[in-house]
Amino acid sequence: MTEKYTPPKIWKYVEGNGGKFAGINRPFAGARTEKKLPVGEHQFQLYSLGTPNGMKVTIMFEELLELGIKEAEYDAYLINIGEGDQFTSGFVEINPNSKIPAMLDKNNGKPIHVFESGSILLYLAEKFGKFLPTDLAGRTKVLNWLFWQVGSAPFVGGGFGHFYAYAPEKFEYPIDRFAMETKRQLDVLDKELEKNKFIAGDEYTIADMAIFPWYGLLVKGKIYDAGEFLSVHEYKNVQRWADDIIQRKAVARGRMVNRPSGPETEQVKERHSSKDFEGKSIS
Ligand SMILES: N[C@@H](CCC(=O)N[C@@H](CS)C(=O)NCC(=O)O)C(=O)O
Repeated sequence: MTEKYTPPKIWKYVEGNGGKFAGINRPFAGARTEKKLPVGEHQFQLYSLGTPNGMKVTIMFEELLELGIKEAEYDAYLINIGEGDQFTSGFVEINPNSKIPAMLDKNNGKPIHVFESGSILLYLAEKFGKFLPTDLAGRTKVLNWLFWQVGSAPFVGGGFGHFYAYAPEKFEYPIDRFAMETKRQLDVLDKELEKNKFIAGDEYTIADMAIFPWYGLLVKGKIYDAGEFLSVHEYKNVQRWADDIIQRKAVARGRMVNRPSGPETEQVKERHSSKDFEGKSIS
C-alpha cells in the first residue's frame, strides 16, 4: 500500500469515498425514494439483476419451467442497482436489506415476501417439491452446500472481486488475502466434485444452482476476467461440473434474464413469458 493509514478514533462516513459503488453505498438502511414496484400477471414476481446472485433464482425458475411446471411462470423485472432501484420504498418493503434478488409470491391474496437468494431457492424447491431431496440425509447435504455458498461467496464477490476488479486502485494485501481464500474455496469444491457428479451427490439440486453462477462462471473466465490470475484450469473437477451445467437450456435462459450488459442478443431485460427468449442465445 502506498500510504500508512491510522484509523481515527471514530469512523465517519465521507460521501463518495471512491470505488465503483461509491455512488450508492451508505452506512444506513431504509428507503431513499417513494416508488411502487411494477406487478405482472403471474403468481411470482421477481425483482432482480443478472448478477451471480440474481442468476441463481432465474436458473431455478427456468429449470422448473423446463420440467413442464406451468405454475412456476414468473415476471422478472430489472432492478438497476447502480441507479439505486433497490432503495425505493416498493423494493424495501419486500427486502429491507435492499439487495437483489427479491421475490413476491402473490399466494392467492396473502402475499409472501422472500429475499436472500438461498431463501428463495429453498422456498421454490419446497413449493414445487423439486431439486431438493426429501430424505433427511439427502436434504441436509444439499442445505450444507447451499449455506456454504451463501457464506462463502462474499469472500469471492465482496473480497476478491471487489479488490481485483472494482477498487479504485490495486492493493496487494487484500488481493492476496482474497485470492488465497477464493482458491481455497475452489479447491474445496474440486475435492468434492472428484467424488460426486454434482456438489451434493448424483443429483442436480438447488446447491448446484447456487454455486454455479459464482464458481462455475469464475472457472469459465466469465466473471472478473480473472481466469488466468487464479489459474482456474487447475480445478479439473470444477471445470467438468461447470461444463455439464453451462450447457443446460434452463441455465442458458436463466443467465440471460435481467442481464444488464453485453450483446443485445444475450439480454432478456424483463421476462414475462417464454416468448421473451425468441432470437436470444448466450455462449
Ligand atoms: N446474500 C445476498 C446477497 C445479495 C447481493 O449482494 N446483491 C447485490 C448484487 S449481487 C446487490 O443487490 N447490491 C446492491 C447494494 O449493495 O446496494 C443474496 O444471496 O441474496
